[in-house]
Amino acid sequence: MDVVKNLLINIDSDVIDQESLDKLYALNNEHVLKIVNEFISRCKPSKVTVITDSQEDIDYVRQRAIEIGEEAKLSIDGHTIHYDAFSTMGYHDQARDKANTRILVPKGEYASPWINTIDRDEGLKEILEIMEGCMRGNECIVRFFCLGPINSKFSILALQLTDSLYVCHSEDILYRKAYEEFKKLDGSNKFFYFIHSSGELIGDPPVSKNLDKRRIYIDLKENRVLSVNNQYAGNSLGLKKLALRLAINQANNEDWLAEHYFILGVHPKGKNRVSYFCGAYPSACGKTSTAMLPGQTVLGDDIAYLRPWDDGYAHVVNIERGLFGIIKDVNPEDDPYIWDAITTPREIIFSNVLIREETPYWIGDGREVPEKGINFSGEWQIGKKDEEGKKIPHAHPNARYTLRIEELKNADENLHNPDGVPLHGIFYGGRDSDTMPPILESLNWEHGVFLGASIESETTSATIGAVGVRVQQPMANLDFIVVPLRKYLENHQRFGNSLQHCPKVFATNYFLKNQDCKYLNGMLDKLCWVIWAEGRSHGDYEAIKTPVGYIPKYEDLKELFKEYLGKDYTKEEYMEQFEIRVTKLLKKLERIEMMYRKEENVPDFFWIVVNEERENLLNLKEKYQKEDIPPDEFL
Ligand code: OXD
Ligand code: MN
Repeated sequence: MDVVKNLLINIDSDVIDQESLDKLYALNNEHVLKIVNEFISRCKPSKVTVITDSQEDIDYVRQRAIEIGEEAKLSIDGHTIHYDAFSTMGYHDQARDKANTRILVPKGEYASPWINTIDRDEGLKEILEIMEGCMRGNECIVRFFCLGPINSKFSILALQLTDSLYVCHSEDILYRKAYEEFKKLDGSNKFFYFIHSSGELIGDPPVSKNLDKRRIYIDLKENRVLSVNNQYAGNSLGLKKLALRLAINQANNEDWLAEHYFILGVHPKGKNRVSYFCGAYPSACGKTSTAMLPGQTVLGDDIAYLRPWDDGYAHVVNIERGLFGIIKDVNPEDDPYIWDAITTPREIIFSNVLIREETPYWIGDGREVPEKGINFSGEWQIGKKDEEGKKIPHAHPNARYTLRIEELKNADENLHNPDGVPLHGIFYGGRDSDTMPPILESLNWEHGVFLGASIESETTSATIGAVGVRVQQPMANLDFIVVPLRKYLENHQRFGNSLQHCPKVFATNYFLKNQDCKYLNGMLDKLCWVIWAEGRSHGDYEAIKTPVGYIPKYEDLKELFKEYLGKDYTKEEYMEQFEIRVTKLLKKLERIEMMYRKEENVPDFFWIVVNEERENLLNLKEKYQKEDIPPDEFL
C-alpha cells in the first residue's frame, strides 16, 4: 500500500485533504493514483476533491457549481442555468469544436482522410504544454462513472478529472455513478480516463477565456482524452462524445458496435408487445423527436453499445442515463414529454438559453420572445448584434437541457437492465429535401449497412462552422469514427451476419419538400413510419419491393395514419412521397462513391452493393424513361 501511496508524493498536502486521499487509497488502484498524480502535478489546481457515490459528495458538486457561478438557480426548484463562452456568432464555445478535436495517431499508422488527426508525439507535446498550470486557482474534481448499466457485460468504467463543476454536475445527471465499481476493478487499468480543464476563466458567469487554445485530443493508445479551454458539454464531458470515440476504437477491435444511436421502445396498438429500435441521425435531424414519439418509450437518445446475445438477437444498452438535448423548437405540442419535464420542478441544467425573471426562454418554445434578458452574450435585448454585426438570437440555436431519462413520463423500464434489450431494427436518417422517400427498408443487412453509410445531411448549428452544407455522414457517426472506415464497415458487416435475428434496417427522411419548398410530411408522420417498421420486423405487413429497397403499401399507411394520427392519408400524398427519384438517387450514389473512393481498401461487399444499386437505377431509367417513378409501378 505504501508503494501505492507514494504515487501521490508530488501532490502538496495543502491541495488534497486526508479525506480525499483516503477515498483514493480505498480504491487500491495504482493506475488511478498515477493518473491523478500526473495530472494534478501538471494542471496545478489549488484543491483536489474526490467524489464517491455518497449523496453528500454528489450534493457537494451541485452546490459548488452554484457557489463558483458556473451555474445559477432559476425560479423552479432544481433548475439551473449555465453559459458557455461566447465572442461572436461565429466564434464561441456553444457547440462541438471539430477543428480542434483530433485523434493522436502514432507515426506510420493509417487514418481515414476525414478523421482529424495529429501526430501523437506532436499532439501530446502541444496539449500537455497547454495543460501546464491550466487549473491554477481552481478546484479539481475526481469522479468515477460507468458507461452503461452497472454490473453489465456492456459497460466500461470511466475516470474523470475536471475543474468544471458544471461538467461534473452534468455527468452526474447523464451517467451512472461508479466509485464502488472502481473498487471491483481489482487494481486493473480497464477503464477510460478523461482530463478536462476549462482553463483560465473570465467574467461572471465564469467562462473559458482562451478559446484559441481549445484542444480536445483523443489518445487511443492510452484510452484517454485530454480536453482544455472549453466548457460546452460536447467538448468537455469525457463520458459523452469523447468516450464514444474510445468505445468505437475498442468495439472495432472486438466484436461489438459503439454507435451514435437512440434506443426506442415501440409499442404498436393492440399487439401487446414492445420491440426495440435504434436510430442514427446527424444532430438536429429528428433524432430526439423520433426517440420521443408519443405512445412509445425512450431508452436512450444519443449513444448505444450493441453486442451479439445468446438469444440470437443483438442486444443494446444506453451508455447514458440522461439527455443532453437540443432545446430549440421544444414546445408543448410537438414535444409534450420533454416540455412537461423541463417546465416542472426537478434537476435540470439549461445551457445557453435566455433568462428573464429567472425563467428560461428558447427559440421555438411557442412563447413571445422577451424584449430583454440575460443570455450567452450577457445582457441581451431584441436587435442586439455581435461585433461583426450579426444578429444575436435570444437563445443559441444549439442551447440545451440536461435531464435524467427517468424524469420523463415515457422513460423505458429497461433503462438499467444489465442485459440490455433485443434489437429489432435500425433507422438511419439525414436532412434531405429531394431524394430519399420517407421510409425505405433495406434489401438485406449489407444493403442496410450501405444505407447507413450513405446518410447525407445539411450541416446545422450543433457544430461550429457553416450551416446548410450537404455532407456525407456515415451512420451519423463520422465525427466520432476513429478507426479507418474500411474497418468500421467490415465490423458492421460481420456483426449483422453473426446474428441469428439480424435487425432490419430502414432509411428515413423527414425533410422531403415539394417544388414550392414545402415539407411533404407533418412532424408526427414519423410515428407511422416507425409503427410500420415495427410491424415489418414481425412480418405484419407486406411491402413493395423496388430495386432500391422495400417501401410500404398505400393501404397499410392509410390505416396507420387513421389509427395513430386520425389523419386521412391520401393516395396523392403517398404517390408524391414514395416516388423513386432515379436521377436524384444516381447523383447521391455518385457523391457516396466519391467519398468512399478516398478510403483505402473499402470492403468488397460495399462496392458490390454500390454497383448493384447503380445498375438497378440505370435499368429503371432505361425502362421508364422518367426521372421519378411512381410507387405503383413496382406493385
Ligand atoms: C449531440 C451531438 O450533442 O451529436 O448529441 O452533437
Ligand atoms: Mn449526438
